[in-house]
Amino acid sequence: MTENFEFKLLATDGKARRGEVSMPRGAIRTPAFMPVGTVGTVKAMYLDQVRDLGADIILGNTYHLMLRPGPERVARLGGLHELIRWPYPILTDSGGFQVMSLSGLRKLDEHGVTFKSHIDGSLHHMSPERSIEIQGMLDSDIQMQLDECVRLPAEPKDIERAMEMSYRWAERCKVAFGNQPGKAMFGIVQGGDIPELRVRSAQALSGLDLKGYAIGGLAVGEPQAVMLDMIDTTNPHLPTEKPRYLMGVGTPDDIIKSVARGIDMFDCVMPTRSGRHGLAFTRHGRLNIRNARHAEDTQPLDNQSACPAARDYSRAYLHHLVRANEALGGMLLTWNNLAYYQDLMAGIRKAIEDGRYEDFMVETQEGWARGEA
Ligand code: PRF
Repeated sequence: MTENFEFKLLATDGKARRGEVSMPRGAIRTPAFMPVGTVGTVKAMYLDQVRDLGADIILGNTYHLMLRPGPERVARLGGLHELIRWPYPILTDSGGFQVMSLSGLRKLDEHGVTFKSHIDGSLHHMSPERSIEIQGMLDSDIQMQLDECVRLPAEPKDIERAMEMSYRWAERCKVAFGNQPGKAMFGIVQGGDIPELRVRSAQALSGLDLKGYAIGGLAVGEPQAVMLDMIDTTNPHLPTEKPRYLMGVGTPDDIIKSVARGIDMFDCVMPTRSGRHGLAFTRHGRLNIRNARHAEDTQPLDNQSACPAARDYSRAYLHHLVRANEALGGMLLTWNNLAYYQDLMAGIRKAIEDGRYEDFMVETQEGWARGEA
């Protein structure tokens, strides 16, 4: 494996890109979906299973891990990979977004953000430098700059202020990160739903010559069409030879459409969180396993899947487990969903290599439209 962080484009089909990130802890085949392991666990999954499904990288959250068990403790325990027994790449989100969505009382200014823990109400401060320091103590392979993500709809002046401050924080994070050849720090494009701000943000960040770029501030309340427009607006202003990561996205439909626009990496809680709530993703669309019509259905979720959760258990049993609030229900549905997401990504990568991504999208959407078969 390589000593340095590198990104190679292996094939393109239209704007869709098939690539590979290589770094000391392993390679990441792109387009990639990163299962979310917020507190050091991909909830309801063994990491061996996550790996077997084809995940090359998982995501962790600075916000959660700094509150519990704490970055100093993680470092004393040998770093996050050692602690959780995942020796492959880990990307950590910087904390800005989670502070916005989870913590109470927040004060946000040029210095950083002060927030109240959602666990015990204690006060914490995070600056761009502290976020990078914590991500370093976790020994994260891909670290994200601290940013401010504004929920939409929002006033243009608020979107602009947050975008400009996020840019200045990117500069500070770049300095704090320094030169670490086997690791990467990604910048995050902000700018809400305003094309001109997206362009400015992407151009300014490109000037920092970072190892990768994320598009943040999307899937935060705007329609899908607006999100796709913002991707189209932003991508031409990002360097082609660096990976592009669309943060917190999304549904399988969001993913295939974003890949068509040139996105390389995704993360989302959807397959894991919604699995624990009884939603199953399949080639034939989504189904809510709690629904009464599954109570005596002896079919599995997908008899053609290689995943035992999809192939070997009846919908009736899954329905019973979820209704009875049994842990195994959430475990099996999460397993099914992550298998579906990783199979989707494998299909996407193959289709780009074969130069048939358009057809792949149409076939995939036709499969979903066939309904809960
Ligand atoms: N910034 C960060 N993390 C994020 C987002 C963001 O804008 C989003 C938005 N979809 C998800 N996760 N740092």
